[in-house]
Amino acid sequence: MEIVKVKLYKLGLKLISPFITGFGRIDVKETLIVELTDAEGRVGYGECASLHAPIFNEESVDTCFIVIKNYLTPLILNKKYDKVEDIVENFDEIVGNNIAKAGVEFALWDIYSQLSGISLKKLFGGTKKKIQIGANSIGIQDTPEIVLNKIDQELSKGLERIKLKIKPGNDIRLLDTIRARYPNITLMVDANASYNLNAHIDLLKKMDRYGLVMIEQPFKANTIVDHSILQKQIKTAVCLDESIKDVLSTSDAIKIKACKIVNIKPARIGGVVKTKEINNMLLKNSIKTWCGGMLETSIGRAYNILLSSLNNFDYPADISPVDHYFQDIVNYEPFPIIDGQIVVPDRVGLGVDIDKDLLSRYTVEAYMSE
Ligand code: OSB
Ligand code: MG
Repeated sequence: MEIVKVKLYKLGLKLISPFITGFGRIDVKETLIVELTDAEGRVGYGECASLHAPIFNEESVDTCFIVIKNYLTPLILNKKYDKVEDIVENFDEIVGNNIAKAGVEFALWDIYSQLSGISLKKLFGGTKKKIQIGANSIGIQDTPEIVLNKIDQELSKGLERIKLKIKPGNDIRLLDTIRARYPNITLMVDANASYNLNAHIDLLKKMDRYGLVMIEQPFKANTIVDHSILQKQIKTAVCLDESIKDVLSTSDAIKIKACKIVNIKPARIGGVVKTKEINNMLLKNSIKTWCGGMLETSIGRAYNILLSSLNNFDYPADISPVDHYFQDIVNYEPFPIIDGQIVVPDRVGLGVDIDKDLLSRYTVEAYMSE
């Protein structure tokens, strides 16, 4: 396998309504589409599902653009490899920048699947025919009543697991209101690192009252220790998202029992090979996982669906249809949701139709290797 061309498309996609979380507000979801061409003319697609600014992790769409252009492209261009794993191994010489690496790795797998005639599902080791998905993440709203309306909408679509964004000041009253109306729905909260152990321990202990499936990432990414202190004092499962960056942070979290659940975002941890490595480590330690999202287009979502079909991805995934969030879309929903489930594609290549006209309409910046 030999890559002869790298193309990047930076997109700006308007959301239907602003997505507000503990890390800030998104009005326009930026993303970076990676297009690779091999020596025999096969084309593969990947996505760097970063945000417009380094507010979730250290990366942004612009840092992904530069890292791919200046550092990853030279590692893959005009070199012959037998396996994707052999290329991806070289990515380890670049520190961090996982979302950039994942976007390139995804596109390499698309090409390798076409070249080998083996489905991506089989290459990744997926075992499930269908995956369970959760409702859209409900961002922070002005009042608990607006949140109730959004929950009504999600439940009416047959999506049973509700995920609410919370932050200090938008938590206890919100949960009281929701539990008063819906005592039994499957509910979880995601704090996106907006709390801190010293100031909020008593408040977080109160969360045990609400029968939550998990509390996702209460504290900052680089404090696995504080999460461990919290997990020892509450019954509700702590789930780590931002803190799980790689194999080492995962093994740290396991060693000090910082969480009972891990959210694997294939983008955040740097792609398919790392997803499998981390998942195997979790499996050995009886820690369940599920696939999170980064408001991907259906290109990124396709890889998340495939990886959600691995053993141990046992909670519903954040893979609601792209048209729920986006006003601007680059392709029409290729993954129908039936009874809260998506059928895992088992075909050669990514199989998402990229509408080139739509892609160029939303492209705000592009790059093509020489
Ligand atoms: O923390 O899960 C998160 C979106 C962007 C960045 C971080 C997160 C999210 C979401 C959206 O919650 C989940 C989705 O993609 O559907
Ligand atoms: Mg999260």
